[in-house]
Amino acid sequence: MTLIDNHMPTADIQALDAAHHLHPFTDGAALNALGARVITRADGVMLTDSEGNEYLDGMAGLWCVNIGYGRKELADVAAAQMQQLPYYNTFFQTTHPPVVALAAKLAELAPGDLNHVFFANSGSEANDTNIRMVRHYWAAQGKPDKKVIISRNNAYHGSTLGASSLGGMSGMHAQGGMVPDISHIDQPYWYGEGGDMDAEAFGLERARLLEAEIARLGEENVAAFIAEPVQGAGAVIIPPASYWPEIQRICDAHDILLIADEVICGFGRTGSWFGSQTFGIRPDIMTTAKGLSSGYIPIAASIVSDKVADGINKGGDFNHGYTYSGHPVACAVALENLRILEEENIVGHVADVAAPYLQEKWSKLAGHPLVGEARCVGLMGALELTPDKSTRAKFKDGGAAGLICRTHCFDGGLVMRATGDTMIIAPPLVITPAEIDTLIERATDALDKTYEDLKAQGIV
Ligand code: PXG
Repeated sequence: MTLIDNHMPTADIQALDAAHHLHPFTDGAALNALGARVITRADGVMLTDSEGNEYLDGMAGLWCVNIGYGRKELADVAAAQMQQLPYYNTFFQTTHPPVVALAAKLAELAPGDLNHVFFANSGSEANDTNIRMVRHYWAAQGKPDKKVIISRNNAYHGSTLGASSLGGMSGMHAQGGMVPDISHIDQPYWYGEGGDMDAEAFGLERARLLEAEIARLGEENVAAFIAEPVQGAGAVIIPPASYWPEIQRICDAHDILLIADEVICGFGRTGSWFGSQTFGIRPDIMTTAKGLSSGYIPIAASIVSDKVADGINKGGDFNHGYTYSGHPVACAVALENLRILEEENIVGHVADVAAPYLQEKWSKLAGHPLVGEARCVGLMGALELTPDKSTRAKFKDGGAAGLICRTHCFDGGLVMRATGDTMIIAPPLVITPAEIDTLIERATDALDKTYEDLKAQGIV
């Protein structure tokens, strides 16, 4: 058996990495000068690097390892499925048991009448599917002009051309351009953009931007609105309670499909199976990926309502699909992951144990001199670093404080991400209160060290 392991000295792995591997979202030259950290194994909530250092993984990989690392059951099921039926497609009047079982399971878990599933391999591909599916849906209803999709600035929906166009990251739009007929409204980011406004009034104001944008474009031209229940990569932006009910009202009033991008929020992250349940959203389509397999294997799914499925079926062939849509091994692994989430009541653990415990400890970090806001929902949280708590001021050199803090976290055995000067966490859902204590201790230590560094540089 060939298991690629830490078979070489770290420096040799780093040299090969620098010579041949292009990293996502990375300044390659800067990384190659530093050398990448080499992660070699993981168990539970802990990672180990090639030097034997251990880290508490406060990001569950990339927001995906919901059941934690090292679950042998998923490996066993993959091996068994590979031996029985390693591959078959579902294009030409064929199907296979794992894809049917997973589609039925997702229909059971998903809220409302979201009973139909189109499979992909990544959240990006699933969102590309959604773009084509909603446009095809409206064309099949005799409304081919309804094709604009409204999204939000600072949203993240993936990196393919379609998904990055849906996303609201200007740095991505600047590289490679955008597909047409997508527009963006401002996000419900009260800490960063709410100024002196009351948070709930601000939430309503931001939701009503959707109604204004529909009016500007003409309802007859708008296909759908897409949004993450809680923006993840955008820095864990938790909307005010007033936001989602108003968005739902507007979508209903104007006959606009609502796509909830649950790639991060799905499968327990917010303390319910789906973020849509936590926020009372009734989507027509949910995008899911990441936690669907806890990241053990690539798989994603667009889960759609009876109305959307019936609607696209009226349009004849839906000319869309990936070689690996509903891959049998990926489906088998996802099903095993869902079995574990369900039988071990991991979503209940988030709701009843881990999230309330994190909420209590995390909110206390707001007392730190560097922290302007400490917010969390379920097991996702953010710390806004600021040079002046009283005014929620931003650092002049945006992003530098976040990077200093991230480095101190790594050095202290914690993976915590920096998005600009906002520190974010989303640990595996199986994290225990004792492990949350460790996370908080390490985060506090990193904040203290960052504060000392910034003081020494005269920044705070
Ligand atoms: N939607 C959302 C809400 C996501 O968070 C995607 C779609 C795309 O999924 P794929 O599987 O194509 O990556 C994502 C992915 C970050 C980061 O830096 C977040 C993601 C991916 C990479 C980095 O927080 N989310």
